[in-house]
Amino acid sequence: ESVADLVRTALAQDRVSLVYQPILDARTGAVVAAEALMRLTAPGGEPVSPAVFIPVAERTGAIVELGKWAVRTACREALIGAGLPRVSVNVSAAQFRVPGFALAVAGILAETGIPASRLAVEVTEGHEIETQAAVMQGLAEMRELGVKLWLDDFGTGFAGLSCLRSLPFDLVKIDRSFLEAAAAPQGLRMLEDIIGLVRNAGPATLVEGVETEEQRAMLAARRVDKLQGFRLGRPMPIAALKGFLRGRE
Ligand code: G
Ligand code: G
Ligand code: MN
Ligand code: NA
Repeated sequence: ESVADLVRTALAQDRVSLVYQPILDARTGAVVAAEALMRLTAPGGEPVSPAVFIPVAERTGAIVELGKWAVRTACREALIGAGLPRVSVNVSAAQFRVPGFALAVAGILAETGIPASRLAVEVTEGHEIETQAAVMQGLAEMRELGVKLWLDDFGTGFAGLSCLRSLPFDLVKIDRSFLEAAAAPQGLRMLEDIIGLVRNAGPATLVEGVETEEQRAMLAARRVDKLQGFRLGRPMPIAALKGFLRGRE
């Protein structure tokens, strides 16, 4: 069976799920949000990596239905079910190519009674954000609803700086490769510069990929707003997230 077939039948066959990775306030350590990450299993139970199935879903258009499912599921299980303050969902440019995503999100918010500000969409920086009118329009519609706009993987693409200028992001996730490189003095200076650049542009700052206590302390000392990484919490199924939240009360 091809990956395209797996993706096409995934929702109907209940083989898609979300895992959630905690996002912490860097100063207080409170869990302020979680990022929803999609997981898919083959009929035999083997996991299929998002790096494999997301590009296929984008190509076949299946990402449109999967994307709406992800927003609805994250709202229901993480916001209502687990009482998480906020949840972020990854959204690719392909989801805006067909009009109607923002309308679907508005419907989900209305049916669940959730304030739009408790939902964030993460878009990866890239050319598409700015050059495709449908993507710009879709993001503007999300903003109009009151959904938070987060810029993901900042620093990895070619269009990061101009994305920062052309769209009013609420938060920027600085790619974990910059934190890795900060182990060396030159890399640390660069990370500091990026944090300052984002802060001066306006959005809140989040650094991804926190794997050690030293990194956490270093970032807190530099007044980064939010942190995410294996040291602070791995992506976990909803039941584990509930336990994680209870354990920190
Ligand atoms: O969880 P993992 O590191 O395997 O995720 C790999 C990539 O897949 C990440 O870059 C993430 O942004 C993307 N991804 C995960 N879940 C979703 C989703 O629900 N929608 C989209 N569009 N991308 C996702
Ligand atoms: O591209 P995006 O930021 O959406 O990808 C999120 C993915 O990054 C998650 O699926 C997760 O597996 C991975 N990730 C999260 N925290 C860490 C970390 O501390 N170290 C590494 N190596 N990967 C991480
Ligand atoms: Mn992301
Ligand atoms: Na990222």
